[in-house]
Amino acid sequence: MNGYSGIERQAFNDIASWWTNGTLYSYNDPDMIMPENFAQGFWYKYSQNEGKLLATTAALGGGHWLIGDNIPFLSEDRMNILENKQLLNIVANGGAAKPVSMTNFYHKGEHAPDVIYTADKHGDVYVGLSNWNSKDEASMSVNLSDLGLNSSANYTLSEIYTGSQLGKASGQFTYNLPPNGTAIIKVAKGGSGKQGETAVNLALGKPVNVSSTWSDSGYEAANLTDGRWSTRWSAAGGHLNNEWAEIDFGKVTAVNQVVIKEYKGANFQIANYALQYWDGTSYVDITKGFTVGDNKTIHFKSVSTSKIRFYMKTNYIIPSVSEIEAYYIKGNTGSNIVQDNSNSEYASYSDLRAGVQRMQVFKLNNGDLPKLDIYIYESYVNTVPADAYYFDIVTLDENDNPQEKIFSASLPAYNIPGSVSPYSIYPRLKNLDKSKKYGLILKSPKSADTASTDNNYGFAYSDNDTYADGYERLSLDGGKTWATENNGKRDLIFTVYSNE
Ligand SMILES: [Ca+2]
Ligand SMILES: [Ca+2]
Repeated sequence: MNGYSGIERQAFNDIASWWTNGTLYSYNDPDMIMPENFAQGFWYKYSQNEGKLLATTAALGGGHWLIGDNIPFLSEDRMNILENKQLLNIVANGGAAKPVSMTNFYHKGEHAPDVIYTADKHGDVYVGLSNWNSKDEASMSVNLSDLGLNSSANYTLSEIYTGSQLGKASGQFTYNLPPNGTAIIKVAKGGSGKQGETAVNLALGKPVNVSSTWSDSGYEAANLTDGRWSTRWSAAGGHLNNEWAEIDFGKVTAVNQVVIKEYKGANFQIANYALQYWDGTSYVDITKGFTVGDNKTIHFKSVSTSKIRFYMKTNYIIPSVSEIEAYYIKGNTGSNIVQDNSNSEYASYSDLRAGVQRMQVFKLNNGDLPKLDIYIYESYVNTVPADAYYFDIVTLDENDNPQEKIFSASLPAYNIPGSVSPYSIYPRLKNLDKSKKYGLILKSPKSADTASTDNNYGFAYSDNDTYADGYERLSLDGGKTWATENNGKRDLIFTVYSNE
């Protein structure tokens, strides 16, 4: 088994367990989707492609679908996978999928079977396709007769992760997968299905301007929009931070979705980033974040723009990106930045432990709070804090003291970078009262009361009143009493998003 990833080992085990269907257990060997597969996570954790490979294996493996993710930190695109009803129905189906062909089991690096299938009670067939090759794209052909179907009848195909309609098929079908890509194709009886509208990649073939380019050939900016996952752009040697890539549509174009496919070397390389659009005068931030990964889909409210720019503010290693795609998908929406003081200069401090809490007073421009970014870090010198880092959202009374807690989330120690980074939290709150004031409280009540700021949780702040509709407050008694600091000129650094 040496040399096989955990994901591929699980694939082997699931695929070899179809003979137990309906014999030993009602459900087969349960396993879980590991938290770091889908959670925002750190740069060294699994990519989304790897997470989806595991999801295909687990969904078609007849096991339980156990989710260990820290849901308030799960980005919209990964949440869409967890909430995908068709995927959940496949899991509820219970039985393990069969391989179309399997000749060996953990044999000299031979990959797990790449085509597996199972049928539901209506006789519709679900085909799991997995490209175990991490370097090359794969074109996969499946004979319908190998799935136990009538090779001369018409069927209707759709893909479960994306929900895309693939049209009719008879005899066989072919599907293309990127390196380490996966798909689940539903093959439904009857040929009444129409070819669905395929989303058009508006960035495909469009000119790209970049901040710098790696000097060897093969890393040119044009690789960002050539439609191939296997070609990539890299910034120049020595160019670590503040690198960018700008795609010029050539005319004003409506866009509401961008996909960033970051290259993974030993690890992912981009830390803090922003996606921006050109409003005719300057670049406007649509979204910001920390860590990108191999398949970051950013949904947002439609913007009309001639250019978009992917801005890589800080990076662990010189950034490299395989592809940037842009779409306008009818009915698609998402959250956009509506309040943000993170473009100003800021300082950082780490004293959150025991009774020490800090709170930012803020107002909402809209009645929803789908997402906010907080700028945080973990000061790690000898040990990590004993308690998690908590983020509460509260309503405030007329004296700006906490009234009612309406949201809470927490990150365990070790999950937070050692330098200030925007961490996205998804409160997913709706129907909020815009006339009220709110508080964002940062705390870690059971962490030791250290003598120094070492081994505590940290935050970013400015003393220049960078946020007009509120200010920072400090509590030294575990949130019982609060005092405003620096004459109300101090603000925490944070970003508020809205879907409205
Ligand atoms: Ca490419
Ligand atoms: Ca302020």
